[in-house]
Amino acid sequence: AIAKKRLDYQAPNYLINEVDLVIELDPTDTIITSTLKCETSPHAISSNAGVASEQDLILDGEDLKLISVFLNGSAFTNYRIEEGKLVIPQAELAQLTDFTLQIKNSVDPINNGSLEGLYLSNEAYCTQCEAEGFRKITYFLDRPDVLSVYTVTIIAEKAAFPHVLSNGNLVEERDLADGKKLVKWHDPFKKPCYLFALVAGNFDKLSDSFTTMSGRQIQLELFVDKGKASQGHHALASLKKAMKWDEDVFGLEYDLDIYMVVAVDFFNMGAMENKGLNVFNSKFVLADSNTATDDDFFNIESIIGHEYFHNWTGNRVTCRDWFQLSLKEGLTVFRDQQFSADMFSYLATRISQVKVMREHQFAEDAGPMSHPIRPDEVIEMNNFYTVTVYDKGAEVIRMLHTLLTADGFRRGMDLYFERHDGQAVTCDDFVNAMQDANEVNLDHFKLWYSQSGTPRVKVESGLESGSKELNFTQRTNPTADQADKRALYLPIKVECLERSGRKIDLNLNNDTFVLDKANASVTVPSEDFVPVLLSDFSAPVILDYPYSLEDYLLIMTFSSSDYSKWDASQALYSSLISELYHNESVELSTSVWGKLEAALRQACNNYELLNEMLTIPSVESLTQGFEFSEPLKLSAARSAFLVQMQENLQDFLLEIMANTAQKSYEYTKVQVNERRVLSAVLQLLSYSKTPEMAAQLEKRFNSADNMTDKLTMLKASQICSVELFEKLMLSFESEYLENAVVMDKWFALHATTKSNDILSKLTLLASHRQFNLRNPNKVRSLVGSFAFYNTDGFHAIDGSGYQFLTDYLLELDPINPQIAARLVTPLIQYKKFAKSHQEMMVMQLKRLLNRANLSKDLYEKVSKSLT
Ligand code: B3K
Ligand code: ZN
Repeated sequence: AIAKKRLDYQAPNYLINEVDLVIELDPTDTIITSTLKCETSPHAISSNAGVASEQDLILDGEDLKLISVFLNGSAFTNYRIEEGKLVIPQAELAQLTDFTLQIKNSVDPINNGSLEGLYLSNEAYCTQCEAEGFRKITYFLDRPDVLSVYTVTIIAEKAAFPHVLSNGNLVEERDLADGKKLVKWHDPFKKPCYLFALVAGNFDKLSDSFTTMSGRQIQLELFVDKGKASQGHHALASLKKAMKWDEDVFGLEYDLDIYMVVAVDFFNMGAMENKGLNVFNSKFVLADSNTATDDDFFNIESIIGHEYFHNWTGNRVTCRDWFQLSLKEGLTVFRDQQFSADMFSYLATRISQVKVMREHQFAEDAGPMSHPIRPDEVIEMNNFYTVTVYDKGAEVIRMLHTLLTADGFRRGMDLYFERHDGQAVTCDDFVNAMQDANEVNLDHFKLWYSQSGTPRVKVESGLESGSKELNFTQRTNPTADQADKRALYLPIKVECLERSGRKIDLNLNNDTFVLDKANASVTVPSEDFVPVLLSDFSAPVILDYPYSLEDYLLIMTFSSSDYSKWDASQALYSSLISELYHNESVELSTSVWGKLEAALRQACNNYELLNEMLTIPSVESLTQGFEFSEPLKLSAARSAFLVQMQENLQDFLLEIMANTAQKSYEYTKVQVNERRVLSAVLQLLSYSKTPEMAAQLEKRFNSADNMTDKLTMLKASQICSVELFEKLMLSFESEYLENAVVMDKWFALHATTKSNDILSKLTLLASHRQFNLRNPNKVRSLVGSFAFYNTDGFHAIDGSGYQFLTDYLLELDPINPQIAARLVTPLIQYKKFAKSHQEMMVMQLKRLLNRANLSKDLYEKVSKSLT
């Protein structure tokens, strides 16, 4: 496997202006006839040469059967096939400035378990082309800087496939002989081949329409599995909200006359933004109160928004090459976060994002796959759809938004579209537009695109000639991919509080201090104060300040920012858990609990904040605060903390429990926050493990009228009583056995249970009739939940958890390497853990590496982890 390098980019030698596809669908032998109107690219011609190219035309291809090639209408045989690619020698094209190439080939959709290219599952044909899947459909210049206009004709069996869809507008539909029909689509917008899509199946359809700001009527169509139409309304309503929001906030209007969304059960990720024809994992479309949780409702709105926003940030302006992926992903994640903040809540959206950064992105940066948001080297592109490119990428965009303000950011966006609509561009082009529209210099800021790793900002307060100073020092440790690090341009939100809680005026623009070198300081006109640092997570860094417990409590009570109150609560819990980690038998002082309760009581009029403050950091996020941690010990310390918290705050918690009445379910912000508070409280109280608590949970489970509360009771009973948990899980199973999306939750709960025989349970569950190794949702729910979130099982002292995952990956890799490579993540991050664990994890990684025919996907991650 050979790595591609960002700096080796070369513009294409040939352009493909028009693509005409005729696709005759068949389960094992789909025939594709592709007619390409090609042109020699100006880039391929050296200054004074003629018009023809000086290089061969090399078309990507993978797992294809070539049938025939025609050049300008005549049969053509002087091609070569090299490593799957179709090579048309330069000599054959020497006299041609433009030419038509017609290629006929076949593919085998039913045996395509990779879910990339064209595949058939659950009786529906579906495609996934990003990043490099179009080459699994036909021979092509499979790179995002080749933009073409597509006309797609699909021939399918009429009875089995009432809906036959592709990008753009429907231009023809007619019956053919032998029970077949022909459907033809045309997309007037030039696009890269990764945005091509085809879907054929028998769905239920929901229709609606949206009138754009210029008065155009857009037809909206949502396709779901038969019988599930009633679960599509939330997704459709979310789409209309997203369309309106993008007009209001960015002045961006939808461009085609029709927008289609299809939900499918077999899908490698969340969704895909194909032009005019989004394909979604059904998990992010289907929802009603009986089957979806509050979080599901939230996620659906956010992902529907995300894919819609790609129409401008991704489709109209796309990436020049895949190293620039964050150009569209970081920006679009930022946009979907702003949308969620406006539609639902700023605080909840921001907190969940910060958790992703701290639990997953910091871990990636500290591990063998560390890379900048714009990677420099890639073996398998699918491995770079990462929390770094997406989520850290969005944090980088957010910093621009903070530095330039909302108005300045909008000016930059306007200029970006004015300059680049219809083009395939780079991250630099984006930052340049931001820079030029605001007449600022962002050269230093651009380092965020090329430097990997998590900066640590150390802050100390020192007495300096009468007044006090806050001294800031930044340092980024070397990462697996880069040894030398420089000082970044960091916006740090700062607030200073006197011991009385009064805010001290620091005279900072927008309360933001910009740390743009290794050290700098800010003067604080006070002798004794507590700094509130990195409010809103204003930069993706780890902050280090010697806070005392009293300081945290002061911030939790007096900060002007709810975000900072939450952040202080998390830091407080982490420091107490760390105390227990180092000394198991410690009984935390009762005075801490009294003060904590007082601080929490202040938030009782704000359930949104209260529920966040009652949520204790996960083991995954705690792990990031340690070097060489003992995972089992850390998990035990966390549980010990929760037991003590429950004992000491019981009256307070019971009081809240008594104050929350059951209401009939509605997805409103007020109700969501009430349910979240209740969920946090019940989970804490469950650490009492009393029969009374178990009875309470059972009663609430049986009377719950919605999925959110049911899941809350299951999670709480998982803590409270094994017998109750098993009982409720059985009843849940019999109620939802036929609902695939709901059963994913059930698999995930089983997989995260603390139990000595967890591995035999997992094995049994893998033979459950709803389980299917070829379905990524199932694999993620069962094996993914275990490896990522079952600390005690995965890190079992005898290494059996690591072995279980490895056995599974060996079975999965030949079928679906993309999913296998996602699931290997917890194993390759072994350097975080104590030596004894490291050795067992390395042993399993070596087993993987020794496997013949390991996929490129797994090879890249595993080999990096072992160097
Ligand atoms: N662009 C797709 C992700 C494609 C992943 C390919 N392995 C979904 C999204 O980010 O919107
Ligand atoms: Zn995206």
